[in-house]
Amino acid sequence: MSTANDASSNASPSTMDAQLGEFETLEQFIIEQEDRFPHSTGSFSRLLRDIGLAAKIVNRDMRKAGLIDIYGSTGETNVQGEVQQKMDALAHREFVLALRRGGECCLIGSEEHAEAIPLNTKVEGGDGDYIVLLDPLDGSSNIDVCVSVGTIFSIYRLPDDHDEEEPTLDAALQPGTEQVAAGYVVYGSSTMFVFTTGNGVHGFTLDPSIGEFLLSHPNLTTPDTGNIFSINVGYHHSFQEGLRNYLDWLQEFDPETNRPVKTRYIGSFVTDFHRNLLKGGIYMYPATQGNPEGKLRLMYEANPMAFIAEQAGGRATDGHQPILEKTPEKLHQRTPLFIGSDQMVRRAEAFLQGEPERAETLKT
Ligand code: AHM
Ligand code: MG
Repeated sequence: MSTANDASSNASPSTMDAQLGEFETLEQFIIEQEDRFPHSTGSFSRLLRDIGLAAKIVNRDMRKAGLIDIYGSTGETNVQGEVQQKMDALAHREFVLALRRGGECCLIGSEEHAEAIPLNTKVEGGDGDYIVLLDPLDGSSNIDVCVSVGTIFSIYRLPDDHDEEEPTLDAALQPGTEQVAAGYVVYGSSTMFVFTTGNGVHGFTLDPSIGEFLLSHPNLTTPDTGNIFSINVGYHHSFQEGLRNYLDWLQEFDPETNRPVKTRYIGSFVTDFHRNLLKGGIYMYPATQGNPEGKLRLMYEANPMAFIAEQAGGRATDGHQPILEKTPEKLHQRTPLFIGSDQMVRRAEAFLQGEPERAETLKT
């Protein structure tokens, strides 16, 4: 199987375009995976195809945002009281349209909509057994300044005991351990689609010339430690003591333990997470004065990224409990989040729990 690395080793202007057959497309990959399950109906493949299609449309619009009057805010605030950007609204609409048209999803929960959205796919003759929770455009305050943003999604099955024709929010309130798939799209210097179904993490790069996501990063794993930490230090005064001690530890000068650790914070979770996943690092959004329960949302930001992190060999916690084990109570529930390389997250936990000595044996 070819990978991005194989391709770049002999790249010349004439070979820089992906050749047909050289890379597997996202659709081919998904169908191949589904074929391994004897009773699969193709429904899940079609669902991921629909998400991929919406991502391509969002990507297309974003690439020319400054030209088609979709910069700036809509003048509305979303359910979290945050200013809604035009691109937030547009991305939400594209994902809902694609999922409605595709017929495989029966319920959507979106950051940009107060209530869960039932799609009545059963009534309209679709299969509609999947629930999709998503942040259509994460980090959207960065759009107007051409900084990378992303989409995050989490997929569950409608529980057996639930009314198939009128699914309601409680069907979606399942712990992260029940996710059947999760992924994100990062709209960066290139556009990547990264996802897991619990069988490793796989990354696909969009080739805009043919409009296909091509498998460029099969079986992604994350280093078990790294030299990047990502947090908004502007809130330092309101961090709890254990976290302040951890940040001090990261910044001490001690070359033997690879310190100081570098800081990188884009303010776009998908992008910060993606970089740390590939290079090794930790992303943190703790409780702050302004956001006493943390800022990021459990159901469509923390859970999907925690699933991906764990599948890649990393770790995700709220400081005291694994993210995937948290019991959700509402769609837009927030949580503190510490996510990334296993050893770095374990060290953060030790400091947060007031037992930094527990971290002494961890890798730096
Ligand atoms: P959003 O989903 O409304 O875009 O908010 C989430 C974003 C994350 O992408 C980012 O890491 C964080 O909010 C930045 O928040 P802050 O500006 O408080 O550091
Ligand atoms: Mg977000």
